[in-house]
Amino acid sequence: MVTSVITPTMPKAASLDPSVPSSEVPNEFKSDALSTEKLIAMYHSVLLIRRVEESLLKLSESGEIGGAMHTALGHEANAVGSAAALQEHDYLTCTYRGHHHSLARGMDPKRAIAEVLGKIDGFAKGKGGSMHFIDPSLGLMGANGIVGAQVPHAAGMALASKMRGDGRIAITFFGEGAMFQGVMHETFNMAQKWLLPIIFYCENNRYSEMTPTSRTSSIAEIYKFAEAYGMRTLQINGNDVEIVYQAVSEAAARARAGEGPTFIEGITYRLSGHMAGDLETYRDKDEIEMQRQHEPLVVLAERLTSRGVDASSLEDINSQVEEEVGEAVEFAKNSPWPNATEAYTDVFATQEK
Ligand SMILES: Cc1ncc(C[n+]2csc(CCOP(=O)(O)OP(=O)(O)O)c2C)c(N)n1
Repeated sequence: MVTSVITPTMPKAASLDPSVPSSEVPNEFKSDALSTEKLIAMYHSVLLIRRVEESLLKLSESGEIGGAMHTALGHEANAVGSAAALQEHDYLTCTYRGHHHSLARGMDPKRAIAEVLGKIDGFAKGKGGSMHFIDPSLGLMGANGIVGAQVPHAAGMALASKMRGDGRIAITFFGEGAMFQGVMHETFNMAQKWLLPIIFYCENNRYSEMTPTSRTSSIAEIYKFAEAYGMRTLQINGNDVEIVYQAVSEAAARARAGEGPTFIEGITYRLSGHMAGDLETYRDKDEIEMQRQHEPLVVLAERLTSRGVDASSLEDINSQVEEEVGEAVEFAKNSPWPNATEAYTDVFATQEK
């Protein structure tokens, strides 16, 4: 007899239930922490990331992108709010779903799209592709295709900063599915023990690839894993840039003051498939439609409207972003392919004798 997978009954909680919108996460932060001017700049940034990724999905559909590509439609506030709270030299590592972090830190969209297309004008000359965004000049120390692998890397950078005493801190982004990797727990333990200047930021979209996380977690609230290590933990609405900004600012201040790591669980929702081409048979359309009412652009547009910003100003930003992204796509398409003789250039580190 075939038995079905046992799913123990879990209490309804934002951590594991994708029908709970992030707006239902209790909020201890202020809703007027940032000036309207700053929020308008963030609206531009969220929209730019959204339009770049929508363009990438179209390019993937038309067969112009080789390999797997993961987008973060709906996750943008986690990236934009965090970037605004950090200094430009702070270290950042993230997952294969990391275009939004790089763009939020200021990566040029032209070069980002060229990289995904494998073109020579990509920031890694087309050799990294979608899953390996990196630009040390922006503090971006690497996206990683191995679930959880970027987390100890960031802890190493935080340890180096602490030893050098240079005031740099590290932030590392991962999904809730990474919590079930052993390396995460080894890292939490040492980071807390050594009070490393690091922020562990879980972008909890309630799905790990095509599996609802409720089917794999024995714990109802994801942040409690980190709490067990004695770490300061926060569960927040990851779809609200202003809340993310305040949570990361607080965590960064603690890290710089030598008080050690903070674990932030940003509740969010992935509006796109796990990767381009995902048929999304594992979730209901109604759930996605409901979550669209709570996504970062909607939250931010409502906030700006309530502060007196008129619809035409937001429309102007939309047109400006459409134009900017259209130009970036054209630039990337027209960028040349790398020469085959360059295949091994910049691939291996050379050791000085
Ligand atoms: C060590 C390892 N195991 C399995 C995979 C295959 N895999 C790629 S993404 C993914 C799901 C990760 O889910 P989550 O951490 O919640 O992040 P999300 O993709 O939702 O952003 C898995 C299992 C992998 N890349 N690395």
